[in-house]
Amino acid sequence: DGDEDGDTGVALKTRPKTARPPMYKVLMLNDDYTPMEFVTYVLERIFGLSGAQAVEIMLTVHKKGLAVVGVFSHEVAETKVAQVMDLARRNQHPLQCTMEKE
Ligand code: TYC
Repeated sequence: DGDEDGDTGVALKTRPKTARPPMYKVLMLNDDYTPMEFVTYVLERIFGLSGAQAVEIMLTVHKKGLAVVGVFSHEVAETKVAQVMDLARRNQHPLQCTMEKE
């Protein structure tokens, strides 16, 4: 009586696992030739950063060699990397931008 299923009576609420799509870090890489002003402009233009945020990340890349600019879905990350690479190429700067699964 009362426990015909033989369980211990402790109800644990579980949520069904929902598959979340993987997210991607977009990384900016340092080089010796791209002007700081250009990198700052790209970070503002492509990633919507404020001037202060853009300078901060640009300087981190300059000092450490690379920095994560943001984390995005695969499609958005791919688009931003392509936009950065296109801007760099059109302005003949060797600036490199890549993405990496989080
Ligand atoms: N190191 C470059 C310079 O001294 C500046 C720079 C910063 C280049 C960030 C690329 O992603 C970069 N002009």
